[in-house]
Amino acid sequence: MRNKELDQTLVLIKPDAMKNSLTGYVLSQLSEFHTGLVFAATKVVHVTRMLAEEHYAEHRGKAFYPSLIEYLTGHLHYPDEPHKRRILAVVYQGPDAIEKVRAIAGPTNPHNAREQRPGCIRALGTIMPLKNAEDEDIDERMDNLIHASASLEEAEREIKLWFKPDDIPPFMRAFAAIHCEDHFYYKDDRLFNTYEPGSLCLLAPGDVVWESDLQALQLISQGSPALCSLQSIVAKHLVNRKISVES
Ligand code: FUP
Repeated sequence: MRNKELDQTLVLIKPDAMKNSLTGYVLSQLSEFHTGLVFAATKVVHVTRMLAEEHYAEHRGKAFYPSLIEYLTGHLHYPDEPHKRRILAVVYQGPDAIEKVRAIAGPTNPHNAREQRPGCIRALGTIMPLKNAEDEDIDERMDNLIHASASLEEAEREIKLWFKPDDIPPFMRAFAAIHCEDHFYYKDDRLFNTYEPGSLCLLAPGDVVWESDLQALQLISQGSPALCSLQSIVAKHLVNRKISVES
């Protein structure tokens, strides 16, 4: 039977909340006292395009998707201040973590949030119309201050996307992690087991890795299909590493 004490959810305090200095407010709304949940991990993240695209992969192809990526990477709220482009990622743990945090966050759409749950966090958000080159309305982007995982399955995918096992105290890890016994290098969207000039070492023997990531890397190395994309594994290994000119 599932141990509900280990239920986890991912919260992202997005760039609009950072810019409006709502971080303290959000964290106090989600405090251990209010929610009965406990902090399992936190991280300040400069969000790369790869990470944002993997996080919102389910929305690829939709009219609002390019703008959503610009929003999460911080380009929209900090166009001239790349050093301020950050989000705060937090893992909360405890029984009914998903439902408790979603209730405090409120509906996805800030207008609905104001009507249906005044006082929820997303009621403080805003909606930006999106236009095409002809200045016609094509969609809208919801600047809703925080992300909160929608289900346990999504939470697992998202926590593994944003956090390495070592970012979470060992007794709070909800997902299997093991020691890696191989080298994995990454360059130009390709994976290598030996060093290639200009490649980035993702994992070395002894590193602790999500078991599902390691299984996927082994399959990708053999040219076989894996359950997740190479980018979804690489993205967290690039977090906060100053390796490219991407800003
Ligand atoms: P949620 O699970 O509440 O984050 O909601 P969704 O997965 O439906 O949406 C993901 C993100 O896309 C949200 F931050 C809101 C944003 N979004 C838009 O900007 N425009 C839309 O038309 C729909 C969603």
